[in-house]
Amino acid sequence: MTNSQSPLIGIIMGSDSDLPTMQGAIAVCEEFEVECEVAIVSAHRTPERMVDYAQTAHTRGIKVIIAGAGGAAHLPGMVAALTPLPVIGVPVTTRHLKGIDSLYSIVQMPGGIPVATVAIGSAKNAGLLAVQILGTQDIELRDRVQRYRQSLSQSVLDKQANLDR
Ligand code: RP5
Repeated sequence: MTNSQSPLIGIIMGSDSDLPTMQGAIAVCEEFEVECEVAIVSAHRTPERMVDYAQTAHTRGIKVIIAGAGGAAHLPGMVAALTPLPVIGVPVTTRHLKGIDSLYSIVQMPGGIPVATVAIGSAKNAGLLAVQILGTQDIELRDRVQRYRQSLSQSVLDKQANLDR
């Protein structure tokens, strides 16, 4: 499944102003060599495009959708309502309310329509979670996640060794 031609992860965002945040998810896909597609899909400014994206993503081979939005962040929840795929929501930091508005908009979903919400601005974790979901069906990818975890542990041990010097 890794290095597949067709994208497995769909990364969408409400505005191009979300892109610097969402780069964290794109970077994870690159690191794990998982194809992703990136699109600006606004729940409020392009509602028909949002419906079309959500309803067709699984037919194009997408397995997980990562959706980032800020403020009245309805994109992840609305996409979750329209797709059978798992949706990971990324609350984007906002100027006035620091992303608390985005977080509450995304995390407070009604029963039946879940959005797996990561911390404010944490597109990196959204990417990792998407890769882990794909890893349930792809042993090579799961092994890479394990090696990534080992490298995290090693970096902590290295820091401790530096402190001990
Ligand atoms: C949301 O409104 C977007 O997700 C973005 O975070 C926020 C502001 O959008 P722009 O005014 O920067 O286009 O829909």
